[in-house]
Amino acid sequence: MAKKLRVGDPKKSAAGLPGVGHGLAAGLTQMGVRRTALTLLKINQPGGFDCPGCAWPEPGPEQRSHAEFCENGAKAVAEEATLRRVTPEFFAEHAIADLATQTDHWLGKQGRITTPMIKFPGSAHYAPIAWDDAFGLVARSLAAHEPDRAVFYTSGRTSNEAAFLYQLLARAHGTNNLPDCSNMCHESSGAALISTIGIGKGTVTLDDVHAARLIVVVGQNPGTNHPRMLTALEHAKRNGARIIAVNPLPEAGLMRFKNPQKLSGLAGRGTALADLHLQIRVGGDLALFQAIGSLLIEAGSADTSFIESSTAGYDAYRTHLGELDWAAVLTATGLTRAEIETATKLFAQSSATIVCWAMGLTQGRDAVATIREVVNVQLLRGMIGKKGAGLCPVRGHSNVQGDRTMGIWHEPPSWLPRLADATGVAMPAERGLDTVEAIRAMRDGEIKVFMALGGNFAAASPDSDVTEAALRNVDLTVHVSTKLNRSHVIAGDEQTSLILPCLGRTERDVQATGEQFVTVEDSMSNVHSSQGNLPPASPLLLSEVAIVSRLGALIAPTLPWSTWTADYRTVRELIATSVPGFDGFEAKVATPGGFTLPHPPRDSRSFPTADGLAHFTVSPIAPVEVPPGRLLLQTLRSHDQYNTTIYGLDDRYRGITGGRRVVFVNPDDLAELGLRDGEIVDIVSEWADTERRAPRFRIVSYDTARGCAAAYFPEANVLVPLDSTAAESNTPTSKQIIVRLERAALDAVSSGAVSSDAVSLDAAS
Ligand SMILES: Nc1nc2c(c(=O)[nH]1)N[C@H]1C(S)=C(S)[C@@H](COP(=O)(O)OP(=O)(O)OC[C@H]3O[C@@H](n4cnc5c(=O)[nH]c(N)nc54)[C@H](O)[C@@H]3O)O[C@H]1N2
Ligand SMILES: Nc1nc2c(c(=O)[nH]1)N[C@H]1C(S)=C(S)[C@@H](COP(=O)(O)OP(=O)(O)OC[C@H]3O[C@@H](n4cnc5c(=O)[nH]c(N)nc54)[C@H](O)[C@@H]3O)O[C@H]1N2
Ligand SMILES: [Mo]
Repeated sequence: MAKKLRVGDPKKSAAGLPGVGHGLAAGLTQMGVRRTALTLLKINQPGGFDCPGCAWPEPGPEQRSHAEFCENGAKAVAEEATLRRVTPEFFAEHAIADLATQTDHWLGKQGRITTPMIKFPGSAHYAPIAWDDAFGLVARSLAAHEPDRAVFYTSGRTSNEAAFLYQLLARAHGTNNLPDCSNMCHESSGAALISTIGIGKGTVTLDDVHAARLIVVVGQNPGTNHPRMLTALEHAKRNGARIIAVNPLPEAGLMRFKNPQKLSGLAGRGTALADLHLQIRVGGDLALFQAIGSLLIEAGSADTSFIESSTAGYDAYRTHLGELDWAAVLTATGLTRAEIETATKLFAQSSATIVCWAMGLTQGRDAVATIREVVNVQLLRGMIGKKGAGLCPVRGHSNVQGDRTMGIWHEPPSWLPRLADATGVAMPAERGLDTVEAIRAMRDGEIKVFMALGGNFAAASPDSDVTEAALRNVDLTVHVSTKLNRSHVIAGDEQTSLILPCLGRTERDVQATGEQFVTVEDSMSNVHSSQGNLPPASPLLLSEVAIVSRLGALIAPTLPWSTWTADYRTVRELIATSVPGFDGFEAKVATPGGFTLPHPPRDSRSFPTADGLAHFTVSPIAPVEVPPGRLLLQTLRSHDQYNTTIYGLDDRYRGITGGRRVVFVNPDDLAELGLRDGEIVDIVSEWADTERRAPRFRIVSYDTARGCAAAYFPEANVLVPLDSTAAESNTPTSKQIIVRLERAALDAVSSGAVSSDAVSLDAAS
């Protein structure tokens, strides 16, 4: 029975007893008691597996608690370790066209895929296929076309070992067409950091977070997406740190935290986290950080000795800020000058400041310039390469940072010549396609084979209709997956589509030389092992390493693929000889807790830029202009989803239960637009090429910044224009879409244009 959509009051704190209950409930319904106990006790423990939830680091082994996971980590594990199965019988029963009418929530709930499946041209169903036949078919399709006619996508859950072999496979095939989820995620962070401090990774460790005096959390909702970060914030807070939250929404997790790992947190009032909430307008952060920079300079708070010894570009920056247009700042941010002055005082008083950020900064048009502005303020105060201070982009997928380190990148990494030497394989030199470029190329008929190592390309990418049509427009799609998702069920009539089911993190991986472990890198450059302990969901499953290798053996037969599969230590040997920072890999990763990769700005205040200096940069304040009667829509995550995997239909902290087609709007904007809470509207996105429509969302009057709205990803992806991307990083502007709200036409319901999720919503309205 579909639940009805209900809207209640948002929560004022995160986790505590309800969090524990929700996490356990998810485990118990999908896994039963024994598996729940077996898996949850192994998450993030030495010798156990890395939580497939987020990339927030674990404390050192000596400080680790027995329950080093959170409610949402438990849900992520339950989703993978579920006892439900998607079998050949399931596919015989359900035509692909019928599956395509189901919601993402329903698709994900069907369970783990047990058998390699194929859909032939003209067929209405997936049918089983033997592994060897599947690999033969992919290899023949790849061989039939120029290397650049193939695209190899990666999602960030893939281990270092699998990712490393996969990029080698793509490059041995002859292409750098290696788009990944990072292109839609932290690409902007990488671009901003490489061009300013010379390395695209964050500069802090978990100890720094604990030791910080001021932590600024910008464009991030850790209570839902990185719940273990709240433990670190609480720790810092107890040590006397102040916290500023910069966010259009008053996210519960940032306001107050009840630590479920402590008795006091289960029942008590918990710890108040944010000392100051700046309820910024979407896209206002660049202006905010310029204003803070300008006030800091005026107050004489610049760290002149650091600026002189280690940076370039300060004079231009100071001159630029001398001409700061305060009216533009106040319009862009929606804040008062007094609020910005209060924040600046906290910056000025702090001897150790960390700025953390996530998708609220990376998915806007000026994302790269905005993150550079954050860098400016940190350089100004000398807050890099200093205990308790630094830059902290908080990554999403649990190994997305590791995948990039391993060469999952549409550009050839600097160490590629070393890999060429080690393998005797000539590497392609030309830049490949990123995610948005890959969609365009598929749309235009330039791509023949699309392969994905994990992820859900169809649902995660922008402009859903365009992306789905693009995917249907290639001859062969190959999805290496654990669970059924949208990307499998939009297969085109004339297309061949393969689903190759693989082991998940929680499962035992036994190869010819015995049980294997893999490695991952967290958001703070710590590399450690991960080993599952559950029996595989099906005897037919192969590991990702094995899948890549068996295909590799057909594409580049001179390489020792079967040795690599038999013993993952041999993959790590090749990584050690190819990738900087990995010498002695095997021995280092054997130490409990793993090891931290070198990072010159963090370790020694040295900057691997061309001139060895960190760079101040100058950017204009020119926020996206929103015409009258329009709102700036951000698309975000509910508390009950992992990207395109929908765990449930609730968003507890924001007071939503039983539905996802909601749009959050400020009550004053509603009044101005002549709309009311509870009304059903279509969201229409306006972009140069055409309009895009997402039908039938329930308006929720909500405390968001004026002029801004919010709706959930991936339901709202249909609204994100493919060509609306961030300058320099080409990341879709999923947080900045110009929309208008139109009262929904009543006949939309009877015409069937509405998903079942929306119909249940109807009943409530
Ligand atoms: N449980 C769970 N955990 C996850 C994920 C998940 O889906 N579920 N996804 C994982 C992945 S891949 C990622 S990348 C991370 C995502 O982690 P987040 O970045 O926290 O995810 P979002 O839900 O996109 O939240 C974006 C936040 O930025 C704010 N925001 C939006 N626009 C702006 C702006 O212009 N300025 C500012 N200052 N704030 C803004 C929003 O109000 C929201 O609080 O989480 C990872 N962890
Ligand atoms: N509008 C909008 N769009 C967005 C975003 C947004 O905020 N707004 N966020 C963007 C971001 S930050 C990201 S990272 C992307 C996410 O994009 P993706 O990483 O492509 O998407 P996911 O939903 O994380 O992928 C889920 C699928 O991965 C598969 N899977 C799970 N575990 C494993 C495994 O161990 N191995 C393999 N092979 N497969 C596995 C399952 O089949 C599951 O269905 O979406 C982006 N899209
Ligand atoms: Mo992400």
